[in-house]
Amino acid sequence: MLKLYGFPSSNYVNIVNLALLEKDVPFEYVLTYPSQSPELLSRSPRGKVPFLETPNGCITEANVILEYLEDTSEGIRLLPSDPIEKARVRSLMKEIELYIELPARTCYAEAIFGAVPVPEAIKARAREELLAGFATLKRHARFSPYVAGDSLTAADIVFLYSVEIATVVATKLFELDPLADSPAARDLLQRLRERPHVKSIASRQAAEWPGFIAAVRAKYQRK
Ligand SMILES: N[C@@H](CCC(=O)N[C@@H](CS)C(=O)NCC(=O)O)C(=O)O
Repeated sequence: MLKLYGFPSSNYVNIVNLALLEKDVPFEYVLTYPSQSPELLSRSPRGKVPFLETPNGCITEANVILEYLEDTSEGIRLLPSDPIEKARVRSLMKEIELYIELPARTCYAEAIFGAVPVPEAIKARAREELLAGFATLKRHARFSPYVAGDSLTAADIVFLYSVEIATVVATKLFELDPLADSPAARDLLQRLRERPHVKSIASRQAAEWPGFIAAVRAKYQRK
C-alpha cells in the first residue's frame, strides 16, 4: 500500500493527502516531520515532506506525486487527458506554487508562525511578488467554476492549499486582500472548503496546529 509521509499542518502534505482522498486511493498516513537525519534524507533527499512511499521507491515533490497518482491510480481524474488542457492545468499548478506559495512562504516566520519579524526587504519583495502572482492567477484561471474550467483538477488542490495561506500573509503583513476583486475565486475557495475530505483534513490540522506552532517558535528561539 502507498504510504504518505508528512504532518497535518503542512500545506504541501495536505495537497497530496487531498488528492489521495479525492481519488479514493488506499494509503497509510505516516506522521513524519521534516529532518536532515540520514534516515529521512535517504528517502527525501532535501529532508522535506511530503514524500510518498511506493512499492518501487519513494517520490518527493507534491506536484510530481500528484502526477504519479494520476499515472498509476484509478478514481476521478485530476489532470485532463487532452494534452493541451493537461498542460494548462500543469501551468496553473506551477504558477500558483512559484508565484504565490513560495513568495508567501518567505514571510511565514512572522505572519503564520508569529515567531520572528521578517526583514523589511524580504517583505517588500514578497509583496511585489504576491501582487504579480495573484494577477497572474486572475489572468490565467477560469474559475468557471473551478480553476481550470468545469471540473475539479489538481490545480484546485494546489490553489486551495496555497492561496488560503498566502492570503493570510497578504492580509496580515500588507493589509491586502488579493481576492477582493475576484468573487469567483473567493466562491471557489469557499466551495472547496465545504468538500468532506477538505473538512477532515482541516480538522486534523486544527488539532495539531497549536503544538506545531509552539514547536516552530521554540525552534526559532534556539537559533
Ligand atoms: N517543493 C516541495 C516543498 C515541500 C515543503 O516545503 N515542505 C515543508 C513542509 S510544508 C518542509 O518539509 N519544510 C522543511 C524544510 O524546508 O526543511 C514540495 O512540493 O513537496
